[in-house]
Amino acid sequence: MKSKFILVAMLLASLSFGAAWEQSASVQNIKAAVSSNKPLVVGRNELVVTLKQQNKPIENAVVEVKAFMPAMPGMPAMESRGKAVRQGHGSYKTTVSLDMRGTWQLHIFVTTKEGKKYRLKTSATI
Ligand SMILES: [Cu+2]
Repeated sequence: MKSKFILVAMLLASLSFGAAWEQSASVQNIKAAVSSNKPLVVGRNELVVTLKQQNKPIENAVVEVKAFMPAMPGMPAMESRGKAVRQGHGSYKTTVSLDMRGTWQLHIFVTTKEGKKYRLKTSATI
């Protein structure tokens, strides 16, 4: 059956990517992929940021992720920050707390080993 084949192909594709959630961000010639192996949940989420500059992995950078939600009626502004740990190959792992459903702004702060600073912006919706 064609539909079964497509389903299996999609399943294999999702397994090979391994990410249940992924977003991208860019600024100047820097590109970031932010992903989670598990679907995002209310609470703590482990995120992997993979950084490239002109398609080469950015190694030995200092990376921090800030997740925040502006104040809403009946809810103060919320913020969570996570310093990321180097995984090699331009990947950095961190954990942020997303303590309510909705759309969180994600800012990725990168300081390269040359001391250049970049901020990349994306978002995460739970
Ligand atoms: Cu909120």
